[in-house]
Amino acid sequence: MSNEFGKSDTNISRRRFIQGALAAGTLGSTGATLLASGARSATAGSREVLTGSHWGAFYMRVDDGRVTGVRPWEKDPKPSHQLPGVLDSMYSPTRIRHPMVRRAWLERGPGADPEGRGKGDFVRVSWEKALDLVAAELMRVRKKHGPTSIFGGSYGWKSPGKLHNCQTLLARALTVNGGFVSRSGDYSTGAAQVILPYVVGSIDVYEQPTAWPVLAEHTELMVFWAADPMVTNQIGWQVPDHGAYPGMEALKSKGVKVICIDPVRTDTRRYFDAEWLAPRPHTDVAMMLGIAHTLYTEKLHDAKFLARYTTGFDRFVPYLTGESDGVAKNAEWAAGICEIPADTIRDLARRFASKRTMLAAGWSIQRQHHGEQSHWMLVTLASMLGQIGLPGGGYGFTYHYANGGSPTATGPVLPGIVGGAKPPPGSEWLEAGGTETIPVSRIVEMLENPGKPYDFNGKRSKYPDIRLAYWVGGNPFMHHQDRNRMIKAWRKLDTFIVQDFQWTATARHADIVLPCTTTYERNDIEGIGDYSMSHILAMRKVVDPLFEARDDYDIFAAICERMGTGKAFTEGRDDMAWIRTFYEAARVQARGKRMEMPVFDVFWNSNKPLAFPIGEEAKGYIRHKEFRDDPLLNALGTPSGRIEIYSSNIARMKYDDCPPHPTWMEPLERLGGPTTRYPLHIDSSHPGSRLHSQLCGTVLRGSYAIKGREPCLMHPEDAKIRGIADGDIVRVFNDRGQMLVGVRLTDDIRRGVIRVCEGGWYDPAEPGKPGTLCRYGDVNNLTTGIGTSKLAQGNCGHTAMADVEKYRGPAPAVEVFKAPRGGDA
Ligand code: PGD
Ligand code: PGD
Repeated sequence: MSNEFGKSDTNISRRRFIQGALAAGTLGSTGATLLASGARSATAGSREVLTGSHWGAFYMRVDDGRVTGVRPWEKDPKPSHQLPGVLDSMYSPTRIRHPMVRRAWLERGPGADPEGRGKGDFVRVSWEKALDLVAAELMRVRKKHGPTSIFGGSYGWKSPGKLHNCQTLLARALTVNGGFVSRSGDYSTGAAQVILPYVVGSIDVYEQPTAWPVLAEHTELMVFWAADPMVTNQIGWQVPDHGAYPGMEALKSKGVKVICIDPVRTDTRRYFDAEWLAPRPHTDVAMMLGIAHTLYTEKLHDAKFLARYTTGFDRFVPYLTGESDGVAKNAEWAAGICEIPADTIRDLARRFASKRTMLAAGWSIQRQHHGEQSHWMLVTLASMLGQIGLPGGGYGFTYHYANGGSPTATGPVLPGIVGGAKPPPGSEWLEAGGTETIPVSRIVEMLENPGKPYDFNGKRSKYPDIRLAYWVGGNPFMHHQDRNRMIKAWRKLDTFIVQDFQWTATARHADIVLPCTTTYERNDIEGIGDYSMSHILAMRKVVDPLFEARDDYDIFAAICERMGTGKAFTEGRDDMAWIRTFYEAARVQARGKRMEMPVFDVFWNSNKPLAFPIGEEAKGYIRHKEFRDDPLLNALGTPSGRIEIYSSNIARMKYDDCPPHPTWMEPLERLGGPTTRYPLHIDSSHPGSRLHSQLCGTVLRGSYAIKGREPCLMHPEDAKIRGIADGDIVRVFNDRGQMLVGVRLTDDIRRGVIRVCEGGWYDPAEPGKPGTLCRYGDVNNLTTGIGTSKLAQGNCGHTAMADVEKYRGPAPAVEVFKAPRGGDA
């Protein structure tokens, strides 16, 4: 970790930061605290600034105006090993330095040479020119085609920060200028977040599960079902506290039995020395049904719980037993699909029922065709076990995400900038343009089919006719599936505007590219701990903006200024005025909770996060306890107020691909499936040493790339029959696309499955040409772009079958980690 400076760095004085009354301690017995312990200062001539981002809170050391080191915040129990990449991302050769315009667009105007997108022929322009072009184009498109021709539903993992929340800023800028087409949902939990409100009355996938300390005390059997919390808890949507790691440590030291159900022997499996069950991917619903069938036929299910807290079990049973369709979903039936032996399935049922069992599911299994069924079936299974609402039992959907289960502090909720700024008086009509919304992952279908009707969650709508798309804080040329279909669909746009700080594939496919600052080049404020909400962090600017980068806020303010809506956008505030406003609003809330927060300047200048106390009650939190205690008084938000194993609302929609109770349905393709044409399933898990595509362009790549390509895990037996050796460059291909990757042979993956993580940068050998070879290994060249079902229309990133062959002949060089032509001018 060459960029880290810590214990080995003798230049760093270990004296504490000055501890005045401001810095020291508690500001009242229940008050907020500015933590001081253990903080170190940098040597003379250099500074250390505490900041943070998706990887945690950390100090950046600055020498002569340049960040030279990064070390974790001393209160971080498990700092991410990705921090050196965070630093490197600021100075990497893939940094966008100046505003750029694609030559054809600049010379011939909107819509020119759409096939030329991605070829990298950019011309450097001044900021004035770039902003004029963007403002004029937004006005042209709005005037000619109306607000529903502008797509501003830009999705992605933009950086944390309550002010430079670039997607909200984009929404705000487009709202004050007359509306736009937005999106609903996300790529993480597209299917689960739509089905679960029908089942448990709330979105559930982002809610606090039973707290880790309760698990350590009461859970006897912890089942990580398609979840790898050791890897994925590195990351938070805000600034992570990494509180799940001490939680897992407590479970481990207690000796709690852990089972991992995953086609890959994960880091979590290794950490807990857990039992490993590796079903065929995409068959978990069948496996759960096999367990449920055993519970039912052996009378191990909790009939009392089902009667009191659920509805529809009676309508599910005929399906389970086969009375309704002639197929008993017994362990043998399930074994034939998932390839876990029937005896093991039966044994699981008995063990789940005899122990206090927590079913902790990840999200990959709902990022699959018919992905709605997996989480519905898991809740059904947990209902049959009857432990929902008991300490340490039931189900949890966030033990792997952003440190869900870390006890929540008693503190204020920090507000942030909002998207729907009021239009200036007299121009309320601007909002009458109406904002439409599409399910987020239907973007390519939308571009392909303007005016075509589509189903979504009980409604029928028509796709708008989009002419301009504006993307900030996301990388659709990584995150969206079926890249080649997408390349063609994108040609429909007159104009594609992208704001980012690195030359992602998305930026390379843009017509206008605006360089923004990284988090470390601007001021902001954020909470630490998505679930614990344990601190408020001042994210003070660490260094001045690099090259010509500008803050997202300033870019949108300047565009709005040109469109005559500058005041509506800024409300007369600059960055510090907004940050102060957010802090003061939190302070008022805190007072309501009888807590005193320091005045803003004290907080801002302290270089320390403001801590909030975590009470015993929070440590003892049990999800659904109130519901269990009194299901009438604390009814769930479903029509019946109970857990719905059969949903009349879904039945009324009459969708052929989403029946009214959990059901096994053959997906488009799967390992061992009846209509599947390719032999290997691609598991596109989230990467251990990146956040999606973020940091792929940094030094971290050296730690995992194989012959400069994205790694592909493969079982030695699958490799042997194809004549492939460890370290070979191979071509992975199917009807949708092809890519080169480097092979790592391992028996940490089951046969018939390969793993290429999502987030590898798309590097087309012939840019702009659908079907071309990706030279680095963007797995979404191979995945399907269909929706999970008419209900949720979620993405199916984990649905892909392919084959692999050794790549013979000289492999083309990877080009994507250099700036495009003209891009480094
Ligand atoms: P990131 O690489 O995080 O991927 O897709 P997402 O688009 O979120 O891209 C974020 C981009 O925002 C980066 O280019 C970064 O530089 C930019 N950015 C960061 N901060 C700022 C900022 O302050 N301002 C601006 N303007 N830009 C900024 C992730 C998506 O991929 C997700 S969430 C999931 S869950 C899906 N997972 C899978 C999967 O499991 N399997 C497959 N096959 N595909 C997936 N795609 C999805
Ligand atoms: P995945 O890695 O896609 O993560 O959380 P999510 O749980 O969706 O899948 C988790 C596990 O499921 C993997 O070990 C995979 O092998 C397994 N799996 C895949 N298919 C199947 C299957 O069919 N059956 C079974 N039983 N197992 C299967 C992702 C979450 O992580 C999200 S959504 C985001 S946005 C964040 N992204 C990152 C990230 O990019 N990088 C890191 N380090 N951490 C993250 N945290 C978050």
